[in-house]
Amino acid sequence: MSDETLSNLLTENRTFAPPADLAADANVKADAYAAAAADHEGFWAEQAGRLDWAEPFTQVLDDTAAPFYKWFVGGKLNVAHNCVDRHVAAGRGDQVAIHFVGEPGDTRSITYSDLKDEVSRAANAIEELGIVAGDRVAIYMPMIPEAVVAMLACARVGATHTVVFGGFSADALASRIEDCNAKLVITADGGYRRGAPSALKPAVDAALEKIDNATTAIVENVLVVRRTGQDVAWNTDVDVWWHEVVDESSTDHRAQAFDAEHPLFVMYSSGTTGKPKGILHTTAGYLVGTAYTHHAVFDLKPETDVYWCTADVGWITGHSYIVYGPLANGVTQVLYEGTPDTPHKGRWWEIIQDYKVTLFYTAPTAIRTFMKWGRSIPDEYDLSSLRLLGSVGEPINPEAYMWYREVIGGDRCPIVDTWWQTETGMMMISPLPGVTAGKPGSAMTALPGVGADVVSEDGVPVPNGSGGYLVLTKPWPSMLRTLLGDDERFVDTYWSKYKEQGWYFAGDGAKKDDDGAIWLLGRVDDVMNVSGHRLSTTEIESALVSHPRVAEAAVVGAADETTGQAVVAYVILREGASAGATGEELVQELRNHVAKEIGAIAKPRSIMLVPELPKTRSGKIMRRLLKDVAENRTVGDTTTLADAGVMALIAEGQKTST
Ligand code: 6R9
Repeated sequence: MSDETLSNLLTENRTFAPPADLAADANVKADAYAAAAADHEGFWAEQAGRLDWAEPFTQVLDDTAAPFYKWFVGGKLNVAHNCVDRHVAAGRGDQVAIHFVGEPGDTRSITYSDLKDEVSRAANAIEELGIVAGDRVAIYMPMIPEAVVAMLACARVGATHTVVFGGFSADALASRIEDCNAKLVITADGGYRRGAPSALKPAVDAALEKIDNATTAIVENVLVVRRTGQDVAWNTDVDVWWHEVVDESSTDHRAQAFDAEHPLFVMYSSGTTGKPKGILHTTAGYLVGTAYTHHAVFDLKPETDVYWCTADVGWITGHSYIVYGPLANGVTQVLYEGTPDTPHKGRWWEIIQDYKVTLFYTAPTAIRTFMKWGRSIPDEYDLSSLRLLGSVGEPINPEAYMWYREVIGGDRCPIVDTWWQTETGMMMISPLPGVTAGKPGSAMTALPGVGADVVSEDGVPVPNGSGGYLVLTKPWPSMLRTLLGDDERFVDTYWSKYKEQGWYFAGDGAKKDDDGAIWLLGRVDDVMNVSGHRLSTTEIESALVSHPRVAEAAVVGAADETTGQAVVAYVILREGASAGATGEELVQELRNHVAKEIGAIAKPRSIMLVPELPKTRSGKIMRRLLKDVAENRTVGDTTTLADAGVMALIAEGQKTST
């Protein structure tokens, strides 16, 4: 990458101040920034007071072996006790922890007392199957309460879990089981998706075959929840029904305390190349970081709020902001199994109406999908219970932000655009809803206790109005500790670029606006170089989405003989917005629109109208695949796509349009 900073072209002037009532009663006020800046370790030691410690820590941060940091040295606690038992002990056992909504319409409300019994039973059951502290457990489940129970049961007995997305293939599951040496797999016969049972157990069977488990005997047992009732193949040597062993187990289980740095879970990130990275999180720091940020950023009032995060538990967002942060805070939350359009496109809004959801957390990809479907759908529901909206996963385009704010938030709810990563464990850059004014498209500033900056190639902070690389300048409690079994790759990937400064390299491009607010510009690998100008995919995509006919856009840089790289865009049109130009005429209109919004340099060489875009299960566009199409290459590895058929559709369209 050249020294030149990212071109900073798109401008956005709208700002929204925090609502006065929220600001007056906010959990975290403006003084938190100064307090944290004055005493970083003191600030985090204070946040550690949110948890129940079996043994207090003697040192907040040990940085002697940096970047192998240790937090809350000497302290001991049990994560499941903190997420469940202590709320019951505090007299809140009858409060609902989880309102479960199954896709076919079945519902269950699980109180903290119920959850305590269920987690204790599951902990006894997995111990009975031979699991002890330090063992690894793979979890491959639909979005049902047992997924949460399984994670907490592991935490309770000190086993390290790795949750693999239910949508991932047998191959992906096999490589993760092998990489972390999982002794137990917890799964279900299947789950409901798009109105039908979707099998999971056969993929586990295939994964075990692939790792030749009959000979290698890595996996001793497969614990199977019966969800759909569909037929499953049964290997009596390893397979065990959940309802037979868990339901029969005792609800008495003593939770042992573990060291602050005891491994809690491994989350594999679907890197674009090479072996997936096994990102390791540990016990106390992770829980302190997720509990504090969930309290601060969502302004959570556990007695009155109803929270809903639409992520899958197989994604880091599900770990940090469905399971650990929210439950540590004693939240009441919704857990929904299925897809947003089953049995109808208003399903999410119906759930918000039925459960009077107050805090809602979702991803820009979902918002853009709803924009495409049109506002008449959410307009049919009463969304007046909502008081705060969150966004995560990608930069939110200003138009999507405005739609979210107006159509879902009734122009009254603040939006928290939260930047963070699997590696960071917790939200890092986000508005505080009672303090920070929101700007559509900006994640604003580092949270209290977090150090973030935008710097040049050679490590100089850029002035306001310029772009560069995002770095994290201070250690934080929920930081990844290493990549499982690969300390060297951990150091190389995150800590070598700015070794001298001791900064964490996030791999994202960013800019500071004139007020110093941070705008994320996409992964550094996604930056294009057109005639020597470094352009951000995010900005051009946002310009396209600001056209009234466009619902979603993905932009890639394709090799070009004259300009080095050329901008190639893939666009999904909004439904029902058919008035106006079509075909080639519309493409011209969109090209000119980008030129007007950003400048002639950013004008796409070609724009293809497509029905869908290739996305991961967490909603991130896989631009690498679009680049293969744009450069007429064979399309690369598609195993982490949510819908494998999408690339065929796009490649077909490309053939007919060129
Ligand atoms: C939580 C999660 C991390 C990458 C990250 C960045 C992108 C996430 C964002 C955002 C702009 C936001 N990202 N949140 N970009 N604004 N609010 O998504 O973790 O799956 O590891 O992805 O996602 O590029 O580096 P993960």
